[in-house]
Amino acid sequence: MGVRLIEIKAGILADNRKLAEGIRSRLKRSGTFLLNIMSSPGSGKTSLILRTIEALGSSCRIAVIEADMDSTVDADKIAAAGIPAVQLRTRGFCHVEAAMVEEALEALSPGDLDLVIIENVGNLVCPAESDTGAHANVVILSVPEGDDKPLKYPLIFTVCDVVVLNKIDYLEHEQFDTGAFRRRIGRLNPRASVCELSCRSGAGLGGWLQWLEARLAGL
Ligand SMILES: Nc1nc2c(ncn2[C@@H]2O[C@H](COP(=O)(O)OP(=O)(O)OP(=O)(O)O)[C@@H](O)[C@H]2O)c(=O)[nH]1
Ligand SMILES: [Mg+2]
Repeated sequence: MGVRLIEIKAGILADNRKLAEGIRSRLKRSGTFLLNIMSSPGSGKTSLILRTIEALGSSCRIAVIEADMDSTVDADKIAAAGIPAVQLRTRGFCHVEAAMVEEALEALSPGDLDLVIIENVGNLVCPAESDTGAHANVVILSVPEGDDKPLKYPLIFTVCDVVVLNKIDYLEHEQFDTGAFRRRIGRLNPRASVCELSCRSGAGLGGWLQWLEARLAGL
């Protein structure tokens, strides 16, 4: 399956909040759930998306909006899994804005989709500041990044609905305090769920899929 590439121009980045609200309500009416995944580079966004496609792809019509400063590497992986993928090449932009999502959706015919997943640009700062129009926001933190990240990058952990702790297969090699991490999340965002999993081994993926399926059903 081919990947469509969209170049982002500065002129379309206006009135983000209004556009985001418009996307959210329009997609809700058409029964399409929009999920925004944020994390540092390499924490496992693409891996979680591929695992989700593997588990739900036969029962749920999924498409993916990939955002990267450059390259179509991740979108190519999604397309190779047989799922429609749009690559937003954000150039200087370090996050996804609603106007970019709007353009990507035009290329995807969302009326025929149950779930559209945005893989945001990899970093823990800028994506937190911009509403993409998503119905739910996910933050992934991977074990090797350390349990102190909610202390250093609090905003992103306050704007999410679920925190995925990925790469738990590294727990035995790292001094990662899961209890302290959960307490830090709880203080910042008591309503956020926490799912501990490994995209590598598949451990814990059931909890993530349960969370996602409940949200899809509640749209
Ligand atoms: N050990 C281990 N490795 C993992 C796990 N999940 C992902 N990885 C590896 O971590 C690396 C980065 O994973 P990606 O899914 O590409 O991460 P990403 O967040 O999409 O990265 P960017 O798109 O560059 O921001 C890859 O080599 C994955 O195979 C996991 O649970 N355990
Ligand atoms: Mg990726």
